Amino acid sequence: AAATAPTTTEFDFKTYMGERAVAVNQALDAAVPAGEPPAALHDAMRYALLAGGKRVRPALCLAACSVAGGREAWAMPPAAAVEMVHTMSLVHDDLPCMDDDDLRRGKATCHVVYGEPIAVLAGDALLSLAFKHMADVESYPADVDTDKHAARVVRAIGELARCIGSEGLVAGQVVDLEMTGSTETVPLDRLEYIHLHKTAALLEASVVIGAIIGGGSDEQIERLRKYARSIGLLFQVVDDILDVTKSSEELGKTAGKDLASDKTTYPKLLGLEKSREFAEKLLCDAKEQLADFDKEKAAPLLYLANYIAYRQN
Ligand code: GRG
Repeated sequence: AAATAPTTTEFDFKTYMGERAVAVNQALDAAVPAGEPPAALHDAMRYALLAGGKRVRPALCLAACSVAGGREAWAMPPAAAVEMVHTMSLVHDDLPCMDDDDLRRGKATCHVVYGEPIAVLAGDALLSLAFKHMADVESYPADVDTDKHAARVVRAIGELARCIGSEGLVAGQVVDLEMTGSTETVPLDRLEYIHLHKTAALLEASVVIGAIIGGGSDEQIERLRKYARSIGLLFQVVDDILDVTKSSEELGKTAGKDLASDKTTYPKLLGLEKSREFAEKLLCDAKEQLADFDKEKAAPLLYLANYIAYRQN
């Protein structure tokens, strides 16, 4: 993508995201019991969940609900649920048996603070809580047709389960782990498989669930699914480009760390220019899917795509 984002005064994206993050944080805070036994488990869940994070997935879910014709508040339970799933995937990803990371969101990782067994179980409990939270009849909005809403919730739960399971996020993590430590260059189709499953699948679930809860038509839901897949892949391509360009800047050289490291990235397979062109294409594809929606309601999704494309870290 280009180095600078298009400027406009039509939509205040920063304020939009800030307000959504506050609302989502409140929902997450209320969803996990504080001080209830087993204290270590609930503390660990809250520690991981309330540690910050950009809350991109909940914002996508809320925005998709609105663009599909629903009231944004209808999607708050699933928006909180996708963040619970995202957080548990980070907790497990950081474990010594996976990426073995000590820092996450600027803080010590969950297993460093609470120990490995509790970190594994806090992840399990967050995954379970996500589905409980979505299914909870108590959280149904007052202004919906209960039967219609219940059918949408069931469909959304199925969508989330499919996107994160052995055909989705978990599959992406497994194939990624299989590649780790290998000296072989990962072929492009395998790299794309990893990113589409490990990263794009949960972004897809976030958007599609929001659209289902918002009462979108099947055609609208599928268009938004395509939008989400494009921004999911875009997220990783941009990540790879930033890895190279940032480390080049740091080193004051033309070749960055990532071009020399073992990790396969888009710049390594395609070169920097072709990677940038690919990112541009993905951004265009994503925006194309929004063309037939109400312009004002689609603005957050448009800006979220731009944000993913033009972010600097
Ligand atoms: C989901 C059942 C289940 C198990 C998890 C460990 C594992 C299986 C998967 C790992 C998935 C993983 C770590 C994917 C990377 C996702 C990603 C792009 C993280 C960064 O997202 P940001 O930038 O982070 O939105 P913040 O901190 O802002 O939320």
